[in-house]
Amino acid sequence: MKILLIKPPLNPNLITASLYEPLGLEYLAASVKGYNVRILDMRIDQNLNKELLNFRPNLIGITAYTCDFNITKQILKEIKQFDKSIRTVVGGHHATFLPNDFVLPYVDAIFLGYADSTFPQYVNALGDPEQMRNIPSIGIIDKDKVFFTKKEISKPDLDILPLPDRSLTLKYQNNYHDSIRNQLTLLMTSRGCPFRCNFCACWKLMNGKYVTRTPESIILELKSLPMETDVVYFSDDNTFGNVGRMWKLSELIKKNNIKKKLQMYARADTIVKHQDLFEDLRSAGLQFITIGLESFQDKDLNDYNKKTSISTNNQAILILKKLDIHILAHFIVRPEYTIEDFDQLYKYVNENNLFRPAFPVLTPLPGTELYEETFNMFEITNFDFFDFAHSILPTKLDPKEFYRQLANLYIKSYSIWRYVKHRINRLFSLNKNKYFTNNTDGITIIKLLLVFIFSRAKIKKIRNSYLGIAHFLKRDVNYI
Ligand code: B12
Ligand code: SF4
Repeated sequence: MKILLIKPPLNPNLITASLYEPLGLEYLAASVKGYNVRILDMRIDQNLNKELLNFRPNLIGITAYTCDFNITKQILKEIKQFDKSIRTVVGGHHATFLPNDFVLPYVDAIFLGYADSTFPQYVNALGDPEQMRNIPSIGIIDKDKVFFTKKEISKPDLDILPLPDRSLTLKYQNNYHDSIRNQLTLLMTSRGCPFRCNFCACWKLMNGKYVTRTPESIILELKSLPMETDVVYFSDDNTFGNVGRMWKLSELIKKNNIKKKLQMYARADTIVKHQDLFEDLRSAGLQFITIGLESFQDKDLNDYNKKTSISTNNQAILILKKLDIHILAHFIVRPEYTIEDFDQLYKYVNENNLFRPAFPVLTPLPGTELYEETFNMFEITNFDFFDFAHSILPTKLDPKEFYRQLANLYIKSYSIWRYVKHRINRLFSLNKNKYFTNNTDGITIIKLLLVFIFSRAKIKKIRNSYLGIAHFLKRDVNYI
């Protein structure tokens, strides 16, 4: 049996300068180890036909985020046109939350949720329809009908999962990097989140449960990574849901002399409550924290059920800056933002010396409470635009102005002049409290120059595409 696992091409609308390994597929590959498995990362190699001709797979599995839905459908169709005997299956976030979207004549099965145990069961059950119907959390398609099996509700034991098979993506390794071109590896240490933010589907994917790996098992994986891996990105929803575990992990990393730069997600309240843990992790290699600050005003945080406050966010920023940890700050841009709101958001970013902010537009992703609440208001229903760069919900500002403001947020935040001004202020200001730190989140003048040289065309394209959509919306609000 030959199995091909596919990561679809990158949606060109995405504002992203990074490219990370397809960890979910590496996990799936490890779960069917005895078979002949390949991974095709179409973000790098789009020659599907060549792969089909050379490899002649019997089963193809594709992973899809919501913004990949259309291209994934097209790929599935092409596969069946190439050879209708190839069995096609699909999984990932979109398939989990809107499985009926994949009930198509060219799809054989849909996987809901994490599939480390269901995928190998499916592969082993091929040819035995009775056995297949006993596999939990899948949809079996027969022509235009689907049979959903019972939902899996057990908690997975992450320590006994086989480690992801990274040998299958080795050929792409040089292409995987973060937004400032560090080569890195993803590492999953937990699943789910104890919190309940209304714009987030991560906790729903785990049916509200939160499970973690033991520090010992994480150390084993860290030790297995190649020497060249410089940065390790903790690819969790919430790495710090169990603080005791992270103290132990920090201790073991140091004890085992593991020298990697670590990048993790953390909530602001965790940082404030456990400042000493972050200090300890700093000495174990923690260098980057991705943090969902989400807003400059409490009203928005309450609206998202984020359970933090601006004052907590401010304290967390100060702590990280003092520890010299680089902050990758995420802010949600709301469709109802006015010009004043955009100004206030930029002011917040600037005053807090945040040099690597991201500004995703509030997106009602399938599976979220926000999706349920706002579904009837969607102005865009084409999933290509669920890319965090377009507003699915109607904007208060004229769309053209909204996207101009959004583009300007990026341009101003990443301007060379802003950086130089910070440096000058740092040198000459007497108000050392305000310009207390040299920590510019890993951004240097050279990196900004590179961004300026290489991103000009992209920014222009993004701006034009915004305007294109904005004009389109004006003509026809039922954009499909
Ligand atoms: C780390 C991470 C990233 C990293 C790297 C992602 C990567 N590997 O390419 C970065 C920061 C680059 C990133 C980028 C983006 N991300 Co992201 N990311 C995550 C995060 C936190 C973890 C992903 C992960 O590695 N999980 C661990 C692996 C083991 O799980 P998995 O991939 O889901 O796979 C399992 C199952 O889903 C299932 N499965 C998946 N595919 C398939 C296929 C088959 C055939 C089968 C049988 C089963 C199956 O089985 C797998 C093994 O159990 C998730 C949150 C989450 N809970 O998933 C968000 C998440 C997946 N990201 C999300 C989004 C939207 C994005 C971006 C589009 C954001 C943007 N605007 O740029 C981009 C897309 C980039 C791209 N197309 O490559 C959303 C997706 C929601 C959706 N409905 O589409 C999530 C859920 C976060 C959220 N906002 O709610 N992301
Ligand atoms: S946004 Fe973060 S804190 Fe909130 S539920 Fe999702 S993973 Fe948890």
